[in-house]
Amino acid sequence: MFSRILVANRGEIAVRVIRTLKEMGITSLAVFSEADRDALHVRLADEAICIGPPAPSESYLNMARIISAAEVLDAEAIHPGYGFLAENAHFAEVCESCNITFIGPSPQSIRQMGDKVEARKTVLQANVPVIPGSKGIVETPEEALKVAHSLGYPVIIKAQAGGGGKGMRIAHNDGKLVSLFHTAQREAEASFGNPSLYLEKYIINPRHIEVQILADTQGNVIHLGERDCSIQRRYQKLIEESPSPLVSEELRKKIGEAAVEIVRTIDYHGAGTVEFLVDGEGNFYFIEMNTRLQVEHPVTEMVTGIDLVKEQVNIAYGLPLSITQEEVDLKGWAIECRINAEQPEKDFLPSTGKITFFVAPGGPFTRIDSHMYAGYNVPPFYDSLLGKVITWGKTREEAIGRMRRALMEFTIEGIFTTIPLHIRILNDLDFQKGKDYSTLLERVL
Ligand code: MV4
Repeated sequence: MFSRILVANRGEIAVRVIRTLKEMGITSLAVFSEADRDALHVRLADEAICIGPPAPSESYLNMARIISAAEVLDAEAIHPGYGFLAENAHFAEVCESCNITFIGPSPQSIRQMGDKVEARKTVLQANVPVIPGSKGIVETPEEALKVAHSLGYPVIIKAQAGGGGKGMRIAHNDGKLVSLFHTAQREAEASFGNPSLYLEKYIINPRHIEVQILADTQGNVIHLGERDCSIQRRYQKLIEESPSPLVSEELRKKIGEAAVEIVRTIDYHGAGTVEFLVDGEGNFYFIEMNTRLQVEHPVTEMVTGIDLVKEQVNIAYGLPLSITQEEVDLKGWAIECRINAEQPEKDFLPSTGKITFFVAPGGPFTRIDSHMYAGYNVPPFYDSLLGKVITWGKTREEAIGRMRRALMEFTIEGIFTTIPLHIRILNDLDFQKGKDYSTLLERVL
């Protein structure tokens, strides 16, 4: 097994990965920016090295500095976490050429699924339903009009290099489509350095259902059931759960097998997530695949008992998966609430500064993945995610009740967080029914 692994990330995910490395007896190596000297991931790691100024481009996104750190610290492998360099095919290549194992899929897989237009074509070839849309890239507003007329309005404009909502626009008529096409093009160019767009039929009030998969380098592929991530605001997920209250045993088998088929088609290895939209009639359509560990992975860990980071490390070392599909046993229900340093009342304005008082919840079946501590100074340079509360129950009701208890116990003073908003969502009757979230956020905001 590897003896030294570098974690090329910060915050709660760096803490999460270091915890598994410790459990596996692997020396954990941290990198940090000048703004993160006092960060928890630095304290928890066995060794740590400063890689530059606070700006991500000069630290956590800087390949040369991260590779240098890995060489100085004698790392055999790099775990990228999520965000930053996790889905950067070039970084995975640079690691390979430096004889450092990238803990993730091959550069080709990252590239193939990072190109959302190519991903649609690949999935169509695997005979999995894809949302009706343009054949490929839509070059001009005129071409967009033709595609929209054949699909029928509303349509959604998406970026070829997209994901996460950037460059996405919904159009309800010709006039709007033409003006939004230009806006989306500019946003895609600014966000990804690639202005290319494609079109899809806009599905009204869908559920966001994603399937966790694991694939080793011996050709074993399994799925670990689904996560329902339908509670989102501006494409940011707020709450996730597993299983989905809307997925029947029959649908679970179908989308699980579809996800496995996609992964086999592209010769994928590592952990990954296949995202689907499910409409009111239970039809499912592929939207995209994420080639990394996701923020919401703990809900899958809680219902399967599988440590996804441990599986990632084993796969990267060339070991087979620790379980077969038949051995995957989904037990009970898990819910995750994302705790962000934001003020929902002020349009989710990021909140920074010192945490003056801090008490994390504990108790039965309650997991906290976070880098917070009393006295921690929340820096303004990075994502506002401070951590996650994950609760498990035999039933959905039990998991929700436990989450309400845990959130009410959570005491964070000195900054604003999304905890009060989560309590209002959990108290909402539509959330408790798990059925129709179309007006939920308007009510609680
Ligand atoms: C869509 C959609 C409706 N129609 N695509 C894309 C990224 C993902 N995070 C959400 N995305 C959506 N893509 C088509 N063709 C609606 C969403 C969407 C959404 C879907 C389910 C539940 C909540 C959502 C919140 C925002 C956007």
